[in-house]
Amino acid sequence: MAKKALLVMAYGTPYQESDIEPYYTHIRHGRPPSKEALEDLKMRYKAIGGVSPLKDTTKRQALALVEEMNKRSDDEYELFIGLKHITPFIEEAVEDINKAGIKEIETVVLAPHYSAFSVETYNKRAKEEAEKYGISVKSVDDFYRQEPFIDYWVEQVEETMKTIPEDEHDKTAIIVSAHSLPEKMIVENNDPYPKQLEETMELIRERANYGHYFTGWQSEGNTPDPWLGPDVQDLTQDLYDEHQFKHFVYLPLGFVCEHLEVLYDNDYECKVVTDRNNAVYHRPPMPNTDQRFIDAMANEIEKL
Ligand code: FEC
Repeated sequence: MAKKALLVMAYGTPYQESDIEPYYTHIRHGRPPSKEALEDLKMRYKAIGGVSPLKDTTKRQALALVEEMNKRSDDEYELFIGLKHITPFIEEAVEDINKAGIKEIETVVLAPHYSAFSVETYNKRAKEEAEKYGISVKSVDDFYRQEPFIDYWVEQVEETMKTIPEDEHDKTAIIVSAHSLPEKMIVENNDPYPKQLEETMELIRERANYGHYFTGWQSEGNTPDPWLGPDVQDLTQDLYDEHQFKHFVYLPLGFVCEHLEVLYDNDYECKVVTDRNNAVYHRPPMPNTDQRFIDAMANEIEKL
């Protein structure tokens, strides 16, 4: 029986208000945000209750995953959590793995789609740190195609559609979204990220063919360069103008739990647009620790 480290990596979130500035500065590669940008971010955290539920959900997801891996495997997995933008940073987690004397790491990022500019940056940081200690690393790149992951979202669409009168199904827009990234980097590098989002939408639509599906991007950064679009808020208004949809169903499935980007960017900002147009806002629950989501990641880890 080999001992392996399961390194679960995630974005990270401020634990308290005083963490917001250093956290935001880290996201901006060490450049402190302007006073206005910082105040704006503080306001968004306040609007969702002060801190993000991400703080606890990442831990609960990681614990559920290591439990599942230990059920499935003859090897013994020990859990380590490494975050991108706040302590415990990915490098700190690898240092702890070394201190524990473990020589093999398997990693997964709590994000379903691969991009060289998102998931790969986590994997690279883990590998670079592990190399210093002669520890081997195997990484999951994506898990959006996994059947249990699709099962989860198909069920969310079905459950949501049950709340919409049948004669209004044809007046329903279903918007599948992920975090936007700067367009130029994605296009010039032929990055698979946008295709993976489209594919996810198709896999869900094949089994839950209601209403009208669209893909969109959300939570784009505040920089002058163009980001992947359409932005979900603009898309909502455009779709309303064109088709007068009565219902908008948001599936922000590039994320894996309720956190700032879902609770604010979808539940507040998109809802402003649906309210303005007298349309009904729907956003089914995120996977969090749903067993199908945990199984989707475990299935990919087993393949490593
Ligand atoms: O605290 C919470 O509940 C929310 C945490 C959070 C998650 C998240 C996921 C992703 N991001 C991705 C890319 C970018 C790029 C920039 C960027 C900026 C921010 C800011 C906050 C923030 N992100 Fe994030 N993101 C979360 C939080 N993100 C806060 C800064 C203020 C703002 O713009 O809202 C732009 C950086 C720059 O300015 O140069 C790019 C991607 C994901 C999904 C994959 C993943 O989880 O890694 C991609 C959760």
